[in-house]
Amino acid sequence: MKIVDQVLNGDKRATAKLISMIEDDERGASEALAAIFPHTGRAHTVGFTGPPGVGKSSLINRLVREFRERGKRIGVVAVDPTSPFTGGAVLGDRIRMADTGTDPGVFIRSMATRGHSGGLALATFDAVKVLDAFGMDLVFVETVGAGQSEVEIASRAHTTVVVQQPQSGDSVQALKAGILEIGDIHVVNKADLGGADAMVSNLDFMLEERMGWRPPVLQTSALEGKGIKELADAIVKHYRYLKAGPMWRRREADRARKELYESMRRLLAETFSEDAAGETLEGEVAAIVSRKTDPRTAAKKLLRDLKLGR
Ligand SMILES: Nc1nc2c(ncn2[C@@H]2O[C@H](COP(=O)(O)OP(=O)(O)OP(=O)(O)O)[C@@H](O)[C@H]2O)c(=O)[nH]1
Ligand SMILES: [Mg+2]
Repeated sequence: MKIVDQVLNGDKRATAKLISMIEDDERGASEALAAIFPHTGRAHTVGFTGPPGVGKSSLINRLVREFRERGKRIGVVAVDPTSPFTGGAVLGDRIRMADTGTDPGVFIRSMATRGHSGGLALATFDAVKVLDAFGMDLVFVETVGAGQSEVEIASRAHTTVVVQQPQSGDSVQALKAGILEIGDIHVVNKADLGGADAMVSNLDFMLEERMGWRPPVLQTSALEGKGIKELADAIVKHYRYLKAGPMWRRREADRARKELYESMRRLLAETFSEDAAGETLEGEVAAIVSRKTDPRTAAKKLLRDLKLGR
């Protein structure tokens, strides 16, 4: 496929087009993804999650510049928040992130949260694969950590950065969201506003070493550009940790397993919806209604009989 060769040859337009094809579930997207897959697996993916407005995009913007100075090529996939309350920030994101747009070593892309039959997580990480194949050294994924799905997306990256800001209230809130467990690196941003020291020690106190990695807690001010080098260093350090032991492969396997399940679920759903009007399914429905069979037995029979994933 032409578009695949173009992506592999570093064509930015083709890369943007392929991601759009994935977003729109266009025909050919799956084949193209299959063709680029052998050329993926090199990029270090870093997920950024945290409550709306804590400064994830601003931090990513700073980090992109920092890693560019270190000679790295960076892709960014930002998942737009669905919440109407943060809707206004979406445009802001694009503007703030856009000032790196003319650099050939940077590719920034926003994903819309609606309209993916395969689920947002699948579409997002398919976009990550495209940027990986395109030749990016690092791919950042930004999600709003409001819901479980966003946390999930972030936790699929090799490295997950949890961003928070100084809070006046209790930081137990963070625990509830399950956000502490997923963070490989914790960031207290907006340190310029004060109260960051207390937040850092609170978090630091709650975190423990797991599998030979103790998640560091860093202070940053994306506004003033402070703590950015340290954050970049921590990201590199985590990459080295993953690569030095079994963790890189383990995380890759976790992700592969999730994607496999999702793809199976998707194929299953597609097959059934295509078949919904068909006689096979309706025959079983009638059999259940008349108590000739039960739903579980019928489901097993259908799974055996249907040629799934044609
Ligand atoms: N004072 C201060 N403001 C900051 C800092 N970082 C970001 N901001 C401001 O906080 C607001 C939100 O920043 P974003 O980078 O859009 O935050 P976000 O987490 O990406 O937001 P969503 O994508 O909507 O969840 C903007 O007005 C930023 O200018 C910081 O370090 N200090
Ligand atoms: Mg943002």
